Amino acid sequence: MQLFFSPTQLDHDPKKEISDGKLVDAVEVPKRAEMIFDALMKLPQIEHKPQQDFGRDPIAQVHDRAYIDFLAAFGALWAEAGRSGEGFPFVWPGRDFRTDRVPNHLDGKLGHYSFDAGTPLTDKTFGAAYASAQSALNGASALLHGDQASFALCRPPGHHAGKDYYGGYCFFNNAAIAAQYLRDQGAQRVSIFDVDYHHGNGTQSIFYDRADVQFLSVHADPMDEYPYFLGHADEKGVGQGHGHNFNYPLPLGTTADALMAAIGAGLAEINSYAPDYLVISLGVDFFEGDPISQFKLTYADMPAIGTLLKTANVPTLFVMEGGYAVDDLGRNVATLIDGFLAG
Ligand code: OKP
Ligand code: ZN
Repeated sequence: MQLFFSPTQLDHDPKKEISDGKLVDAVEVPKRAEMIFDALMKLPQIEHKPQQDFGRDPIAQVHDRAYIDFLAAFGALWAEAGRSGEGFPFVWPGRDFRTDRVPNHLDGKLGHYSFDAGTPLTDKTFGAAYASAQSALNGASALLHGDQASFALCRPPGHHAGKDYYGGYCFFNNAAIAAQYLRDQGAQRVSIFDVDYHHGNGTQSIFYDRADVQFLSVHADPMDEYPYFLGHADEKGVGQGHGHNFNYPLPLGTTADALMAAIGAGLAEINSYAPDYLVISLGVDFFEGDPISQFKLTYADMPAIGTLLKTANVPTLFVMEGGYAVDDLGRNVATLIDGFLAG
């Protein structure tokens, strides 16, 4: 199994985030990727090779050009405004405000292109998020070349990012970019299964009106957990996309049995859709020790999740999403992948 990761992804190195009403130490930190990389490299089946640069075009198949350009320009705009440190938005269009004009002022632009105040933006964010998306594209390309499975160690993560907004530590939607690339290279149908503690709102929104990409997500009930405003079971897709979106919200405190049952239900839908490829947005923030999450899966539960995901029996790309218990992160991911490979 090929592992894709670029050290440029470590350049996004925020010190603080806004959480619980104050500036606290950031949890989405470079060390996360280092821990996962080191643990995966210890698996004998993993190989890591230099990766290709696919350019901005495949990113622009998912994200608006103006949004990509804003992220690329942010560092210069922030410095020009005489500001230092991380950027945070603080004003957003309310329900009946206008969104058809992009404000000139940087604070207006930040609100226009985001949906939360919890996601620090730095002058290095664009480069790291671009490199993260490239890892996903390399992982997709490996499947197109015949690999049965590949692992894109994406970080910053992607599943909360929509076509023209960032949030939830996510800037480019790596899983969506990979799925779109698979379609553009000839795949008829692609499934994206989001197995992260949080709902993949960005991925859902990107494909909500489409029949060619099926989206499924298991996650903490948005009534009680971030991102709060999307991820309910009655969101089924619209137009051509109706019947191709599946949400499995679960209560806080969920343990392995209930999470695995929901994953099993998702796998049954994937099986009847019969995709050419499966993209798994994988976050191990369902771990009991995760500092921002409230599911109760243990280290011992991880291999069975990997083994269960293998039963999809479709060429599979793993795209890394969340997981913030930094010291346990590497071994949690590696043992889940080991379970997948053994399955
Ligand atoms: C990103 B991914 C808790 C603040 C939570 C947002 C969480 C984003 C999770 N006080 N901030 O899905 O793992
Ligand atoms: Zn998450």
